[in-house]
Amino acid sequence: MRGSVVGKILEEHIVEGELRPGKEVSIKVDQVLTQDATGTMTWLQFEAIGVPKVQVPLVVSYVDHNTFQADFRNPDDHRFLQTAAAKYGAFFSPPGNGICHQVHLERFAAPGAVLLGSDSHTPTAGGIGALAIGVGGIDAAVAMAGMLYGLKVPEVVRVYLTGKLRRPWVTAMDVILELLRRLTVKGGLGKVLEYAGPGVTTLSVTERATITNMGAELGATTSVFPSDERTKAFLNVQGRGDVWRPLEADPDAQYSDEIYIDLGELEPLVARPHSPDNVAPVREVEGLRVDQVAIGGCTNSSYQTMKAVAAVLKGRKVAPRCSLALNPGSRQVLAMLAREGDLADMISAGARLLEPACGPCIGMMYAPPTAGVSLRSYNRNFRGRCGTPSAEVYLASPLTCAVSALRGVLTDPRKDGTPLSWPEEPESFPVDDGMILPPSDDPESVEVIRGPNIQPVPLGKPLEGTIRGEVLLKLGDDISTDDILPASAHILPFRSNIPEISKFTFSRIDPSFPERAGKVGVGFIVAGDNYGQGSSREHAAIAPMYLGIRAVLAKSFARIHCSNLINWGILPLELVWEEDYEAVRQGDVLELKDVLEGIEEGRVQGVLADGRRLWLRARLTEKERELLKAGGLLAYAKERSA
Ligand code: MIC
Ligand code: SF4
Repeated sequence: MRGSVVGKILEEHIVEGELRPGKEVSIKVDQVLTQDATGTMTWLQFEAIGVPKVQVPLVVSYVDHNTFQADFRNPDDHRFLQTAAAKYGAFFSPPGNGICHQVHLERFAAPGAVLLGSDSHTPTAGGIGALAIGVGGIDAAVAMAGMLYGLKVPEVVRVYLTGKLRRPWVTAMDVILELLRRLTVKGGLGKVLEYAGPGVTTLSVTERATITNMGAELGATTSVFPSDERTKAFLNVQGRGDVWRPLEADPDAQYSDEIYIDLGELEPLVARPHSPDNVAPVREVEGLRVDQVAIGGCTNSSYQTMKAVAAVLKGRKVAPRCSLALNPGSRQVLAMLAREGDLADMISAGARLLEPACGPCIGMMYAPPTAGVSLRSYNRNFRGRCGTPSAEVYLASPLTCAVSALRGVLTDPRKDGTPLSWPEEPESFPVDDGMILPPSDDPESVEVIRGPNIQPVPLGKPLEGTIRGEVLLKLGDDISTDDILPASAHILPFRSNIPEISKFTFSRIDPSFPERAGKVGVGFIVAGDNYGQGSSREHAAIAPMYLGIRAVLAKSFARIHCSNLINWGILPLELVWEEDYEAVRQGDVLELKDVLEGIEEGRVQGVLADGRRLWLRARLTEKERELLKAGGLLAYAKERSA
């Protein structure tokens, strides 16, 4: 990694440890972002640690997920977050100002900075040359409290780009879909993707951000682009030219692997249900009837993209029986579209305009009809995430989405025939931070206001020598955190209330899970590869912990969820042998023996009721072992700050 952009940023931030893949290092954090769906927990945890003010140069608390406000719960959370930000020293971006990743890119992200965010798509800021890492809420909270961030040093893979996208019909979304096609949702585990090559300069910062955003779907720790003249130009039009710095890899930089992409060879691609890596050329799936289309979200909603969409829609109509919704990424993008008349073209075409927030992407609204087909320019299409378990969600570029909305069937956008030129990057933006609230000058006088739905954070239990319990659920590969604890409009309002939200644990897979867990007291989950992929929501660890899950046995784990399990005192154990995975059945009684010694040796012994022994690998750093012994990171951080 020496000489790479990632290596350079890490070298500037490392405080303890050795920069070698697999080793743990402690790094300084420059910026933290939180969003509301994970943020209430994060800020409650920050309070529980007991540090009076954030210890990081910049913290921004966004509200963009739970903006539905069907009752008091969402707005109570917003008020809690706003008052907590004012009191503890963070900026506050209220509902309506935009999606955290897009706003952060526009207004706060900086090349060379280390950014942690309590959301898995934090790597969006990698488009500007930041090392931006998605983490669980408690990791964000302890960083805000001033503790260094412990990172397992990833391998750095160079993605070498040549050629030029065949715009307008082939876009940055097709680049990341191509990578998902090649690498799958597990392909980025333990890696950072660093982009390089002559193709880089052909991409604008927001196009780069589309690619780094959806790099999360590869399971990568993060993705990063160099910071160059285009980065400088973007920061200049945002009125933030002063934070620009050049950041490029040395000619002899070292990488663990290399991937080549000729941008000029790419064609429009689509991810079919129910995984972002189930990718095919659009032309192979063409003609599929589409019930609804959604364009925007944090992946594809920059001004240039939305303007191109408006140009496709101009003077035409969305197909009968098809619906089109637009959720631009930020108020800045929306204002720009309004100012330039693009919004009028969109509305005249019959598009439904949603506020700049996550909206349909997290199943907060605009659910498809029963067994409906939804085409979206978003980043995830896990079963049920859209709010309708029987729906089929396809992911494609905003232009594939726009052209398909006009025809009512999935269409290769190259067939559209509109003479369209890709919009130029604007020379200025309507910069307006008027909605963003700075921290209070008089924090003492600020009262943090909590609604009745905001409940205290539970603590994990210290690890015991022997753990005996029942295997409550046996699952396959690629179980996402959306499977473990779904989002959607009726569950999201309980993000600040663990006792309530825990009742929805695995509700789409097995609604009897919480009750069964309650009966047995101590339980285990068994799963295949890539357990816990997707969202960073630590609720997918806290709720199982609250229900008595003490260990998860899986063939492999996704990065953020694995940290979340450890952070909440749940032991992640790897099933080394396929036969062991096959042997365990739901309902089996399992005993983990000599656990405290076992984790030191990296191997824990599991014994099933019939005497069969399981080989379970405990791949834990020294710090992680300490956390588990303390009952998780909150308990550990409380001890340290006391
Ligand atoms: C997502 O895209 O899944 C979310 C909703 O933004 C999550 C965070 C959450 O569950 O609150 C994420 O990506 O981390
Ligand atoms: Fe919001 Fe969707 Fe982006 Fe998650 S992926 S931050 S839900 S827009």
